[in-house]
Amino acid sequence: MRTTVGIIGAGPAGLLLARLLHNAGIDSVVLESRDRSYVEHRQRAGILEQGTVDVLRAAGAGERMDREGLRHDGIELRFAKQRHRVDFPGLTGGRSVMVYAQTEVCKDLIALQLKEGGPLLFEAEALEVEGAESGRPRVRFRHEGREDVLECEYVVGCDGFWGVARKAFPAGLSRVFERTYPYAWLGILADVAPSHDELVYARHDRGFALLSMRSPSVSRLYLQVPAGTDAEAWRDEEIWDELERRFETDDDWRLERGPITQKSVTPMRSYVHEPMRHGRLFLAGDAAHIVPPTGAKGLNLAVGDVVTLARALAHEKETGSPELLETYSTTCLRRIWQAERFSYDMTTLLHTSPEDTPFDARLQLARLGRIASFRAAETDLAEAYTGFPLDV
Ligand code: RFL
Ligand code: PHB
Repeated sequence: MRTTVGIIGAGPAGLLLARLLHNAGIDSVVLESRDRSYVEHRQRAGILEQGTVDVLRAAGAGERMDREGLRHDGIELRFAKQRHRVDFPGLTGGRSVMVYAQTEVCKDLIALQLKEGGPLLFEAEALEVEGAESGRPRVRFRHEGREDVLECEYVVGCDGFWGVARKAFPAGLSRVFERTYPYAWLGILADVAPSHDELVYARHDRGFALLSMRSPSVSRLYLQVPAGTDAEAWRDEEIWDELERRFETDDDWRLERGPITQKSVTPMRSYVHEPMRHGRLFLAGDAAHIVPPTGAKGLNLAVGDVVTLARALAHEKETGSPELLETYSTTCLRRIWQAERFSYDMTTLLHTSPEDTPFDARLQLARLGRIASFRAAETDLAEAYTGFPLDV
């Protein structure tokens, strides 16, 4: 098998890259180790930045998103029983975000790819990337019980944090910057209308809580729990009781309960692998970097990477110049480090840590008070949350 761009992974990064390349007249093959249903139902991100929404529309993948997605013009910060709304368009000159789940983005991109794009093979596991430094990189993979080879001009690892592409970087080239946190998120999906029309990020002495949503009738909620917690250790009523405590206000706001249909625990990690290019092998999305989910940046960063890469590949095709491919890593890393910084700030602003002292708790409240009282601080948050420009 032979193609111009071999893409490993059919998450949002791999699927969108295939679509952008198709639109630029560049052929590709996508290899995905899991089956279609798994990829379409894996519960993850919920928030699309303005720039991500614009990219999906321009790629011809925005039709259902525009019909079913929920435009959000702000978030609520909740602390010390107080509620503070951050008004995005008012602070950023008109920007907002969209609530449209990653599962739905993937369904839309898969349908487009199967209808109009190049081959997308499910249950095709990449085993190894070979010859990244040669002119002809190859991906060895297993599909339908047989081993095969995909010969490419370029290989892109969009295979997430646990993928194989990163392993093809020589040890002497790779630099890893990493931080783990002593807490995790217990996430639930519940068949109940969201108790607020915007997301609520709550700081409480008992820990962080987040109210989000998937639709007008489905809520998505998260609770900070100790790292290593087993989701099944929490009974449904215990989860609702704890959410209720952490979202407490001094007005008459109430948390509505409903049947919980899914429960899972997500560890929290910050991680960056530098560089993101080795010869003709490129990394994009979670394969190269992870942010804790508090800033809602992971999926949006993946989109930024593949837009940058698709532009660079199209530029090379049109002009013969590899210039943009050579600067791909440094271009992406500037934006990635801004998102790492913001995700870290949001995480440490809102979570309690086992080693925290009462002094740390007071500092968090002072930081939150500053955002609630000083327009410059609030604008800083609103600009980062709604998204950094793609070329920064
Ligand atoms: P993915 O989605 O992990 O996809 C990688 C794909 O590669 C496949 N794969 C392989 N295929 C072939 N051969 C191999 N050897 C392979 N190894 C792996 C995998 O099966 C998979 O299909 O990475 P991608 O495309 O880079 O996308 C990144 C996003 O998924 C991730 O950053 C976000 O979900 C992070 N995230 C959020 N991001 C946001 O922008 N906004 C949010 O609100 C948000 N909330 C979240 C999140 C992530 C969460 N979890 C569960 C980590 C909330 C949570 C709880
Ligand atoms: C989600 O809806 O899953 C979600 C929203 C905002 C975040 C993280 C996750 O910061």
